[in-house]
Amino acid sequence: MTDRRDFFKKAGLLGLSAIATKLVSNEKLHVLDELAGQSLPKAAFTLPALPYAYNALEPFIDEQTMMIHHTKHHQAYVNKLNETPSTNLDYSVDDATKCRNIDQYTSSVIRNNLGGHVNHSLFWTLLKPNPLSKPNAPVGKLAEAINKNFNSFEEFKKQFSEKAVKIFGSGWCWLIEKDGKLVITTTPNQDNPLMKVAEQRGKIVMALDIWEHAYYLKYQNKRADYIANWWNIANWNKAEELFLSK
Ligand code: MN3
Repeated sequence: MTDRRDFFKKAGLLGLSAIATKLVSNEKLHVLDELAGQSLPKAAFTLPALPYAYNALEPFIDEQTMMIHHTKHHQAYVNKLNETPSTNLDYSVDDATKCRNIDQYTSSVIRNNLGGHVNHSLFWTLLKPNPLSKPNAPVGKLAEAINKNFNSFEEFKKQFSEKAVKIFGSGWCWLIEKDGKLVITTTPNQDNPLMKVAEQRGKIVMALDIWEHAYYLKYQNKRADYIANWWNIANWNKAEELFLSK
């Protein structure tokens, strides 16, 4: 607090107090800290709560996997981001925009952990409980677009599953909208299709985590089984919302 008070004193002398007050009211304390020569914020990123219980995706994804995935893996990306403030990252923009600014010059720590945080935050919302194993398929405008681009949902499923199963090592499989078309694409590690480093860039509509940590406890080396079961819990209402968003 003393440092901050000193800063206000100095800022006041420089006629910056009005700006500083505005920044504080906007909760952009990190900008203030940067101006004061302090480190960037310790808690700029937070772990979002899951929109369902850890066991809610049973029997397709087990409780222990969900708990470790959320509280250990996702939390670790959040922690690392907060421990590694970067002067090259614009903290004032939303996380999707931060991702869009990721290029080959961005430090791998920021790229990997920001990607990890953004991808998982999205992934949780793109899953939904289906304890009775009811039939699950795309809805509304997105269903129409999938039929138009892939001929049928069954054909889309086949192509998406094939791409996902073939990812070498850790990565993600995506459905994106690019130039008005739906495209299936993959990224390595924690990259995503918002980033300039991605092979195919576009608006994210659906996401599937293909890291072993997402399925190994229940499925071991049987990645294809994890993918086949995932179709039961893909949240197509959320996907349509993303598809229709600007
Ligand atoms: Mn993961």
